[in-house]
Amino acid sequence: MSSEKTLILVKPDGVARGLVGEVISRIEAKGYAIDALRMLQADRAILEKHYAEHIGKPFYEPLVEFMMSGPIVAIVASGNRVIEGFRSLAGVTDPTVAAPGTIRGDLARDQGTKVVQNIVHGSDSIESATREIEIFFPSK
Ligand code: IDP
Ligand code: MG
Repeated sequence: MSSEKTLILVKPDGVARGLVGEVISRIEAKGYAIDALRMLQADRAILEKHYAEHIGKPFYEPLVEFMMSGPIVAIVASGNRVIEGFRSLAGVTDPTVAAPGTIRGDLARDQGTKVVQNIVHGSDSIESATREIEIFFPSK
């Protein structure tokens, strides 16, 4: 039985603050497997694909600029219900109200920027995960 996969990104704020290990530790401590991992400097083309669903929203351009502002770490993690499970580990989008105990709730806060800086991305569905993994890990 092949287990579910998700795409996780440690965003530029997480890398700059030295939280890559912390994020990986939480994924591993929860019991998910790390299948692939790479550090990269994202360019506009890759981010336009990744964030296609947000094109036209007020935070879209700040989001792309933020995601290009420094290196990111892309991770494929796997395990039963990992998509839902990592979203639960990450906490809700707004770090001010993300529950304590979550990555965003423990490690991020509102910085007053146009785009909310919240340490991690996690795929939100099987379709998104398949699409996003192909963007960051072509034919994996
Ligand atoms: P998610 O990362 O929790 O899935 P999405 O709605 O997919 O949230 O948004 C993608 C990213 O865009 C968020 O993680 C956050 O960095 C940013 N973002 C989303 N909504 C807002 C907003 O209303 N204001 C500012 N930034 C936002
Ligand atoms: Mg999302």
